[in-house]
Amino acid sequence: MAGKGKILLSITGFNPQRWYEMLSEEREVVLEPDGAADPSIEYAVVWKQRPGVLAKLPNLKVIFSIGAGVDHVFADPALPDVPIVRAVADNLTQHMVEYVLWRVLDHHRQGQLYRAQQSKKIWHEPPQRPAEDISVGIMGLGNLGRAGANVLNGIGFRVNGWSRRPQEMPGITTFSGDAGLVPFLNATDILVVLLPLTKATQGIINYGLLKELRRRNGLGGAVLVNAGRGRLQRDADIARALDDGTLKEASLDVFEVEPLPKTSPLWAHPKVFVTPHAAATSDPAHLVAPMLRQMDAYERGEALDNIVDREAGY
Ligand code: NDP
Ligand code: OXD
Repeated sequence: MAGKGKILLSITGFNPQRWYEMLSEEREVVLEPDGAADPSIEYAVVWKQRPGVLAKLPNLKVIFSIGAGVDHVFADPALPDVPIVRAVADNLTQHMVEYVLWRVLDHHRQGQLYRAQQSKKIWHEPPQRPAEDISVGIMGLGNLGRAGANVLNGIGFRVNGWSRRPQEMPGITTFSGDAGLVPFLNATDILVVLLPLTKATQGIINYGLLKELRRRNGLGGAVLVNAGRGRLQRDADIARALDDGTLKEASLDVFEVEPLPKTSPLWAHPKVFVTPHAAATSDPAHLVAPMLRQMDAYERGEALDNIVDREAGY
């Protein structure tokens, strides 16, 4: 460990013990609130770091985000100007693909209806529609969105994708930018949101956007699945859209305020499936080794992978 830059671990909201133990196998780790202004700290590994804590480290070189999303890092108004590396791992992608597949299939195969029928002991078989009649639209064609799009396409759904910059993907109909948004929505029955939270995307999932979704399909209405970030959406607009039929159903993993307040009408809404920001959890067993490898590579003068674009905010 001698000669290797020290790590500050700054985590809010969950127990950092496993991250601490695994990072400590190769480098000295200081668990915040210790380590304030320590000049031997060169790296920070963070989830919702305490605002201002990183700015006090005089020799900080790189910030590693425990999450794929980095809005929690940018929430710090005193963020130092050093590279930010975000979490990318096959295991994280696999979990997100499972979540997306689970929720899309549940809506497609009428899970909500069957659960309601079972609670009343009703034996009734509704018509089955083919996957190829349903268009799933993925907002955000990044690591997670692209993987989800390919798996859904592989089991027969029509898949649309929307991104900031134009992309081409075999088998997927792609749209991009402001000009592509309404055409993308007009061609989408099940909207899956896998966008990062940035200045440009905050509040994008609002009533006006939901109105643009296609609802002339065998599903009996449009469906929303959001596993991106809660502040992409307006919770009240989603409740309104569900109540007036603009949306048929929704699966929500993320919310404007987390944990979802007990007073939220979404908890008990019969058309909503709630999970507690659990679509794809960052696992230190899959993320610590690549972080440590990147620190070693950085010290050899090599380039970092998965660097966040500060201008774009993701
Ligand atoms: P990436 O950075 O790889 O991809 C982001 C995608 O969003 C890109 O396709 C990008 O477009 C697109 N995008 C960004 N801004 C805009 C915009 N203004 N308009 C249109 N498209 C835009 O991210 P990941 O796929 O790795 O992760 C996506 C998000 O998923 C994370 O930011 C995080 O918030 C969330 N997440 C949630 C988890 C959960 O458990 N609920 C777990 C992990 C992640 P372009 O291709 O042009 O750059
Ligand atoms: C992430 C998350 O961004 O867990 O990785 O939400």
